[in-house]
Amino acid sequence: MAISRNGCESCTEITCTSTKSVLSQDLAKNVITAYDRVRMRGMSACLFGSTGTCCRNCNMGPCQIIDGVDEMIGICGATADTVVARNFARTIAGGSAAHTDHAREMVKGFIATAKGETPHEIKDVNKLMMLAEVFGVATEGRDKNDIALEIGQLALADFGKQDDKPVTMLKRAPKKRQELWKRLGVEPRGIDREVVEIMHRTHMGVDQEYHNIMLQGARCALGDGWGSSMLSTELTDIMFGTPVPRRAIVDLGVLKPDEVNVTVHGHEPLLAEALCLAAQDEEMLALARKVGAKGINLAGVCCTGNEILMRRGIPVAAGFVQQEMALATGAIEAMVVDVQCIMQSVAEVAKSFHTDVITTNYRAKMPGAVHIQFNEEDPMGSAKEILRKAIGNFKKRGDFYIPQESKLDVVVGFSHETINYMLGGRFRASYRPLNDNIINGRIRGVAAIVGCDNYKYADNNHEIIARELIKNDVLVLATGCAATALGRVGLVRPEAAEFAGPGLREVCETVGMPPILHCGSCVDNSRLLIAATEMVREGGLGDDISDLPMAGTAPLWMSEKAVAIGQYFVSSGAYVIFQNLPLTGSKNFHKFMTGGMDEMYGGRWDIEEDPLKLAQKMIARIDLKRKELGIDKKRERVLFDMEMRRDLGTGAPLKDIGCHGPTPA
Ligand code: NFS
Ligand code: SF4
Repeated sequence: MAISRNGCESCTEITCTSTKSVLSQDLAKNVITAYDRVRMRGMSACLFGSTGTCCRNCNMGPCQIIDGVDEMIGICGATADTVVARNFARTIAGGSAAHTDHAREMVKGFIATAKGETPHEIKDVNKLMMLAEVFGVATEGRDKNDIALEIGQLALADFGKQDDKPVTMLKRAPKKRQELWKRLGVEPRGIDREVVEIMHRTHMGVDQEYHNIMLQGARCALGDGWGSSMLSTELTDIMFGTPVPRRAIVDLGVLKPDEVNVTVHGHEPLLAEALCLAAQDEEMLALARKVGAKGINLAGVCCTGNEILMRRGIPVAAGFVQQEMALATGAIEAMVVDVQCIMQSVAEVAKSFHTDVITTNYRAKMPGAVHIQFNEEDPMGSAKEILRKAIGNFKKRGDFYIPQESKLDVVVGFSHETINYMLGGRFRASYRPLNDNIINGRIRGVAAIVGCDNYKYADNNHEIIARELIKNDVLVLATGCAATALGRVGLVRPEAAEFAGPGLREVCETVGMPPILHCGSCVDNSRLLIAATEMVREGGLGDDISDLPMAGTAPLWMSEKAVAIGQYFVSSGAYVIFQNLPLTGSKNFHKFMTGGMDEMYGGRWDIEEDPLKLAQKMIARIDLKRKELGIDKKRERVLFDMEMRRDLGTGAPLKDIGCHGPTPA
């Protein structure tokens, strides 16, 4: 079916100004985006797939199951409960595998760095020492690279471990949680092993009891959250620096008319960091000037964007749903991609322009793209080769359109260490003030808004949810493409405190922080596990994560990774709500995931399509936890008296704790 775009006819669900303005240009009239494809399909998604009841795990099928209809069970006799649970577990395995393979690359890069084989270095020695303690590595009198090497090797071993002992990082969780996991038998062992075991157990004719399947689902997800994702975040921090608050900009307006625009799209910071270094290299800049460009403008797309945004203040041009729009500007010389969340359509869109899509990872190739393999042993060589290709395209740039006004300030860089500093102050970094503000009710609770964008729902759902939460004094921690989307609407900057309820607003204004804290990429959700653990450790809010007035959502989830993340939060004791989940095809499984899980883990899943109601359900959960903690009475508002102000004022204002401007690319 031939389709054409007349102005912006497919934009009914688009509220994003930059997307709309790019798509309504003449330049973009031949660009077919996912919005068009959603419209072209002209039918809703398959009901069996959407509710989790399609099984093609063996060749007697595929079988489409209808719960409660005897003749509609699988040929093998598998019921809706079994099929839905198996599919859900496989989704977790898919997501965990993605995080895990990414993390493995980071660990290998870390080891190479410790050996002095990369242009990177061991930057965050404090964090190195903290990890040395976790891994039981001796530090006295040893060189930092030596310590790093030993940690790296132990970390790498966690992936392939064959004994039945839990993965090392699990011991960072609250004691009570660790005991619970042990009792339930869900402590992850080797990180890779848990993915393999899910694939085995969900093979035809193995595990056919949904509770039991989900024990492994939980174990695998925990191996992701407390294993691979956490390793990736911590080792990346040690190599590239733990993020500190800094100002930056997001949205398509970050592209520059007079520079070579290179977008880095994907997930692995090793490539992005090398590109950052190469883009500052005099040789590369001279080449750029030679073709008439004023410089090289690096901008991020998706989570790799969040990684360099957090650590270097490099702007993020687009989140997941805007990857095609970024190309449709006609202003990008090269879109460099590695792994995960890269739509195959980008190569097609790029054909209408001078842009090269450059794949860089042997795992991820694409028809129509140019492949330049990123060589970990010579990252700078690879990065320069990529930039040369981009620079070579600059002169071929034709008409282009950059929505210059779409450029929003954000303040990013909220690692769990920063949250410590922000509220606790330089001299007594701790979570005490955060806990105190939750106990006294100025902050009602903490909510995480994480995960993807998705064409299934209107693109302002993150905003609706976030506004409702902060209006009700809920502090929001955001990661991934959700954080980018919130940045695009101006909510990730201190000025957004005006939209917060009086209590949260007071805290934000006193400290100078936004009501929505950008905590990084999707693997950085592991930071939120640590932040929650610290809140427990600080005291006054119960003795496990499940006691905290806390809730999480990945409303517009698209990737399997979001389900793995959701499950590791649920199994860690959190309430997690999505707009939809492929589990409603089995009444029993649905009931178990949204109810029975709570009895086991003190955390559970929930589903709510309406974004406003979704936010309200999160608030209701937070209130329930406040009530259980006996701190619900304290929410009658207390105005700050002098002592409270002094108390809170010891938190260093943002400007004092190193709020850096963007590092020039
Ligand atoms: Ni997370 Fe990040 Fe974005 Fe979703 Fe994809 S980029 S790793 S999976 S779409 S948030
Ligand atoms: Fe059908 Fe059972 Fe085979 Fe699945 S495993 S396709 S339900 S016969």
